[in-house]
Amino acid sequence: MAQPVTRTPVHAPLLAPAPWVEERGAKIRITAVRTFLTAPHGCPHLVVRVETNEPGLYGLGCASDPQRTLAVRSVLDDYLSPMLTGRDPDDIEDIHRLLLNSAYWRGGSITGNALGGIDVALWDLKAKRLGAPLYSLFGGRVRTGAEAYTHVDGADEREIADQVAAARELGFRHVRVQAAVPGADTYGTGGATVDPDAVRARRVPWDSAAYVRTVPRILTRVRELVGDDVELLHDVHERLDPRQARDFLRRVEDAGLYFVEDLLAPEDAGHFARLHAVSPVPLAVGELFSDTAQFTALLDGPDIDFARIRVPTLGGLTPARKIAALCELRGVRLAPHGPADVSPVAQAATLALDVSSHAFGVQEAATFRPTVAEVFPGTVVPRGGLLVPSEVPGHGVDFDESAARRHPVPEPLEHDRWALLRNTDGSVQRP
Ligand code: GCO
Ligand code: MG
Repeated sequence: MAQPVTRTPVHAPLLAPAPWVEERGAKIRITAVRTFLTAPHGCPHLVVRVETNEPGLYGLGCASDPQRTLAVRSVLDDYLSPMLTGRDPDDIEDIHRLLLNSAYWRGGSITGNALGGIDVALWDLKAKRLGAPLYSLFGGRVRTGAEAYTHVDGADEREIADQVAAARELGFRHVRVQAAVPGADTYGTGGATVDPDAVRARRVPWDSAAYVRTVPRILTRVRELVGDDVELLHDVHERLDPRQARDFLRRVEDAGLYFVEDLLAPEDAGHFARLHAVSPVPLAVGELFSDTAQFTALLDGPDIDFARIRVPTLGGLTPARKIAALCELRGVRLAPHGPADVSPVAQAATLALDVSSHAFGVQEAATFRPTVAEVFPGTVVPRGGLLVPSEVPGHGVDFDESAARRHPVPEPLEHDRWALLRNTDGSVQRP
C-alpha cells in the first residue's frame, strides 16, 4: 500500500527571526499569508495577502500563472506561507533569499510566481507602513507616467490601420499590431480569420513560412497607411526558429517597428546576439524568464534592446529592480509584460518600477473588463496613453474579497492552451 506523503513541520531555524530582529525590537509580525483565486476578467488571478498583527495593515501581491495556478497556490500555501508566519516583514531582501533557497532547487515559473506574489505584497506593506507611494521607495519618480501600448489586430492592412487610428484617438502613441495569416492560427489575432473551436480541435495549423511571407508585408503597408507619427510593435510569440527569425527581420525592416517581441523561444536565446548584430530592428525579450540569469546572459552584450520583465514570474520587484538597474547601465530599455493575465496588483507594482527607472521604455497595458476594478479598487487604466501611479501609500491597488467571490474561476481551469498548436507537418509548435 502506498504511504501517504506528509509535510514535515517547518524546520525551526527557518521560523526563527533574523539575528538582528530581536535587538531592533520591531513589533510588527506577519500573522498569515492568504491566497485568493478570482477571475473578473475570465482568466485566473491569484492574489496573495500578507497580513500582520497591526489591525488593517496588510500587503497585496499577485502570483497569477494561468497555466499552473494550483501548483503556484500549493507552493504558497503549503511551503512558503508557514515560513513567513511570525516573521518581521521589513527585511524583504533577506526574506526573498531565504524563501528562494529553502527549496535548494530554485528557478522556474512556479517558484517565481509564488515568490513574486509574496515579494510584491511585502513591498506594498513596507510602503504602507511608511505612508508613501511605492515608487518613492525606489528613489522616487523620474517621469510623470509610463507610456503604455495597447493591442490591435486584423485580417488586412486597412482593418489594422483603422484600429491604429482609433488607438491614436484614445491617446496611445505605441500600438502593438498583430496581423492574421489566412488559414493559420496566428498569435494575437483574436480569431480574425480562424474559428477558435477549430483551433481547440487542432484543425488549424501554424504555418511559419506563410507567416514570414505575409506579416512583414502587411506591417509595411500598415506603416505606409498610418504614417510615422505612431510607434508600431509586433509580438512573434516565439514561433520562429533562428533561420526564419533572420528572414523575418530582413523582410520587416521597412515597417520601422519600435520593437519585435519574442522572435525566438527561450531555448534559442543564444541566437539573439547574432540577430542583433545583423539587423537594425530592435528586439524585445523576456516575458517567459523566471530567473535573473536568463536576462543577464542577454544584457552582457547587450544582445537585446528591450527587457520584457514579467514582475510576478521573475520573483517580484526585488529581482526585477536589479535587472532594471543593469538595463540602465547597459543602455537597454524596459518594456514590462502587462497583459490581462497579470492582475491589476502586479500591474501597479510594475508601474512603480516604470516611473522610478531611467531605463524604462514602454509598458504593455491590459484593457481590463469593467468588473475588474470592482474586485481590484484602484486598478490603473491608461489616460491619454499614459499610466499614472496612484499617490496613496503602497502600490495603490486593493482587493475586495466579497466582489472576488462574485467572479469565481471557471471550472475546469484551462491549462493546456499553449500545447494545442501543431505545425503544418504535424509536429508540436513551440510557443
Ligand atoms: C503578451 C503575451 C501574453 C502571453 C500570456 C501567456 O502580452 O505579450 O505574449 O499575452 O501570451 O501572458 O499566458
Ligand atoms: Mg508577448
